[in-house]
Amino acid sequence: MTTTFPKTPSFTGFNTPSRVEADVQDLNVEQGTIPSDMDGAFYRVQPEHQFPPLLGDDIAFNGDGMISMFRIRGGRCDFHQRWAKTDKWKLENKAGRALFGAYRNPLTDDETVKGKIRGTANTNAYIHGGRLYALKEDSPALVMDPATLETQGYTLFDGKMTGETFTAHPKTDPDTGNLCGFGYASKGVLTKDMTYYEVSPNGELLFEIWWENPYYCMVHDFAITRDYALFPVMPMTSNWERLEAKQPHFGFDTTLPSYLAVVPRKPGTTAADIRWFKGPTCFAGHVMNAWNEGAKITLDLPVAANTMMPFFPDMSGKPFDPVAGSTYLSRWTVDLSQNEEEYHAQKLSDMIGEFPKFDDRVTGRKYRYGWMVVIDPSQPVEMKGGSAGGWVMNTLGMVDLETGTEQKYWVGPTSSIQEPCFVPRSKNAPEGDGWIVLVVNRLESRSSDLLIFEATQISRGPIATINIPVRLRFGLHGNWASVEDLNVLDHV
Ligand code: V55
Ligand code: FE
Repeated sequence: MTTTFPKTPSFTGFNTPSRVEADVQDLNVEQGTIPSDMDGAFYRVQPEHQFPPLLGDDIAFNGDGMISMFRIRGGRCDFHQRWAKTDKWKLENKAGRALFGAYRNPLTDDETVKGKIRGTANTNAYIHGGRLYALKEDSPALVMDPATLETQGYTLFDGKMTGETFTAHPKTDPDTGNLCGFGYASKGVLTKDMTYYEVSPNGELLFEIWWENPYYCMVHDFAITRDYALFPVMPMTSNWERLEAKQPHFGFDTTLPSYLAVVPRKPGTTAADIRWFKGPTCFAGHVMNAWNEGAKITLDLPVAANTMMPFFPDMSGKPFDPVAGSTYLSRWTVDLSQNEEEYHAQKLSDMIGEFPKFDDRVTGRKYRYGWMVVIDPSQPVEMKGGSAGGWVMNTLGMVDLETGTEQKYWVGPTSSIQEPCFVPRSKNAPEGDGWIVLVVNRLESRSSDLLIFEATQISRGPIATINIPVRLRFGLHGNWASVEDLNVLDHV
């Protein structure tokens, strides 16, 4: 039997299947120079279906994880790319076809894979304690070798994690070195159960906290402060009726309020210790950063009025509204010493921005600089090369929260960018002293370049443009590991 990929937006244009593992030394530097003191690796992941989808069409979010590694040293860049070989990937690879069905809907799977872990490891490539984690929020963390990109398998952190899921957006506490993570749907598909985890730098689970959300929903990202873990809880929800009817897993329910949950980051915390703050219905995908000064908590995150994901629509049946789905960097504050029931919200920027990133050495601490992928509607877009498979995110944006100034860099009418990543100039360089690396999508030629910017001078444009010799697709998240981070491994 032969199958072909569907000619739909998820599989055409820039999202045409690529599926290439690769090792290429010394990529071509088309413009500028790679700073000679940059030494480490930039890891990022793109969802990419190994086989045509079981049910005909599919959303990109259901593709298998393909991990890219840009190893930069001595003014050169080498490229490596491998599949994240999840249990799903291996079962399908053996069968030579797709066996798992729709996104987060086990009712659509082939009988032969019932009960298997459905994770795709397609959302983040994260380094902690010398391990590379390929992450998808519906399953445990998948461990890969950061040097060879070989998959080692799922981990329960020394076998101790009792929840079923681990977030794609963990954080590392800069003082303790602990990996701070969480799970939602922690007792299985559609369950309201939440977990918070801290994992030591040697990969051992230190403690777990369990509680329930007011309703089942996607909890895609969170923030830590020195003392608290912060969870935006918003009504991107689902139920078994939706899954039985083969509707998109998530729908946005504007009849439900949003919440901010404040969880003390210490062993022994129970559901009774958690403070809940209510707010008007809103959509929050990713968080920038947060900190607390005693009882006063500040959380910065892009927020929209309604869903920003057309494939997870408003449940009332309203068509997708790109204006209501536009995200703006906002600041939520609460004071635990007061008897407040609501969080306070304030807009920080007029840029339409998502994929927020910052210098992660100040995770959970008061910080100054943030970078985002920005949609600048004032710039022309020429839709050449077929489907862009999503939004045209044409601009890199930076906010300086100390001076209140902003910078932007537009990548042109036929290009869009993927998530930026901050690279410190050296281990002890001041906050923001370093570079931004990101993949730029050349939509017309269906190729990609890696751009390097001076982090606080992005409006000047890239200081290096590096041609990527294989065709990439839209990617999600990535992270930088310095050579010191990688040295934790004896074989690097
Ligand atoms: C997101 C991405 C996902 C997912 C849930 O960016 C949320 C949000 C790539 O997969 O499964
Ligand atoms: Fe994400």
